[in-house]
Amino acid sequence: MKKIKFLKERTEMQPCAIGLQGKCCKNCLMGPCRFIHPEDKGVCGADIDVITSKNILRFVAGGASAHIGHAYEILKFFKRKYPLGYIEKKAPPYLIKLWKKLEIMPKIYFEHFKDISQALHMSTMGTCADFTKLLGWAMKLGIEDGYYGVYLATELEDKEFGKPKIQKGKINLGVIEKDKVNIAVHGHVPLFAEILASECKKKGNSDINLVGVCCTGASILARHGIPLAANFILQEDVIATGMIDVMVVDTQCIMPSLADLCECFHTNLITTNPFCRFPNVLHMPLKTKKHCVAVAKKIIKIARQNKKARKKISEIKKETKEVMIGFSQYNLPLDEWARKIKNKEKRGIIAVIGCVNPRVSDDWINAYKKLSKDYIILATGCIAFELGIRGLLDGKRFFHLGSCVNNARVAEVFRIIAKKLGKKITKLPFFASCPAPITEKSIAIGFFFASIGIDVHFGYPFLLSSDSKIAYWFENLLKKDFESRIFLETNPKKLLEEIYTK
Ligand code: SF4
Ligand code: MSK
Repeated sequence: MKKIKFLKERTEMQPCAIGLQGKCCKNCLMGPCRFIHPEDKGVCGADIDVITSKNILRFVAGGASAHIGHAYEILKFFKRKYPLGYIEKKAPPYLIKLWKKLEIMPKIYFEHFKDISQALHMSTMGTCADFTKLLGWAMKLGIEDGYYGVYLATELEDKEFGKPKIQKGKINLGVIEKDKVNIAVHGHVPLFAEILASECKKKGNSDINLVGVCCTGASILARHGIPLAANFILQEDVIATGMIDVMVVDTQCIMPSLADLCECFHTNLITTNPFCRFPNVLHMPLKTKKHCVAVAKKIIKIARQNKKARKKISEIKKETKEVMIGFSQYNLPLDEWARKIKNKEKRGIIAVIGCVNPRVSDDWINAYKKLSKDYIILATGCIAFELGIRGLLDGKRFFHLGSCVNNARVAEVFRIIAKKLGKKITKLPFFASCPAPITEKSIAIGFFFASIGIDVHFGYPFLLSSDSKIAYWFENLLKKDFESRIFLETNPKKLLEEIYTK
């Protein structure tokens, strides 16, 4: 049996202290250049602000490419065309006016792909040396991440697979059932997961237990109440139960370690996306809907067969938790919330978003618990799972709005309430908190929220050192144009003070 190190052991490898603050540049082969003192320059002459902003821009470009790629996959599958003038239709007119004034209004059909490529061009060695322009471009990509990524993906999924309904759901590893054939779906683009879910519901398949992992899982949990076994950090544990007969993955946040792990168990790993591939892993690329149904039937057959090969089964110590799910701008009491905010019965709304970084040890959950007495808490992504396993997703103070791309629902809640109150989004006590980001996508979403006027908190350093002009730009210059700020606060107590004194 292969000896593999689990996530917890792998995090023992310390992160590079220079890279953590964004103070390393490897954009050309005269480097990598490390910046230790404020006055240090790279071999090309770039200063700390230039290289930090380049790193941030490339990070946001990576995140935007994933969200925009997500929406593109769905468009392609259903042979739909990009909607023209999409941002103009979705964003409030005063924001369109602002973005046009700042020359960051994404314009034409397909321009968002060019803009991601432009980010790489701007940040390649010897192109842009003005950090304000580099960060300005990151804001433009934030807008595109928001509308051509999370908004479009959510809207298309709602159209094709139905809007979520408020219902009870189950989460945690305990949803994996020993006596059933367990199939896990994992990733972000729930195309195949949706088809497999309908197939599993059919007569004759009551022996199949379909469970979700990560955002594909959060998406089918929100829409159909299919149990969510794990978030990102528990994905290896799902396999390690020894009870998963097949795991089907689509794209994003799929740990490369899964293939090694599956070799230690009887689990069959199956990839379905043309560019999310693993060596020696069964690949079943999606073509048409009809073809997907055939693949789904085949996978059920493989899983049934494979169950017979189960070896050691681990006792699951993580109990199943019941959560309220399926909230969206269509079914939340937005009139009531608007009234409560106006009358100061509620201090505001906080969106708790993003990943659960295993390097973040501070107790953020307690901070949100305290805040939930005065604020309405909306939650998405992997952090929503953490709230759920602590019994907080009750649909009273904490509301589960789905996967990471479903942050579009959060933005819609903000937009609709602001409209009801006749105010700009930024004039209301709305706030986004991403305590433990992992992916480029979390940062891109932060830029999106900042672009619509929301203050954004990150609880883990993301290429951002407090001693650079970049931090000043995020705290102050962003305020001037967007009336928002992006800031770093790694201490939950200080964040509470910050929010309550606002
Ligand atoms: Fe160093 Fe400049 Fe090359 Fe970056 S682009 S690695 S700072 S020489
Ligand atoms: S899955 S992006 S680790 S939230 Fe969306 Fe979780 Fe972050 Fe991936």
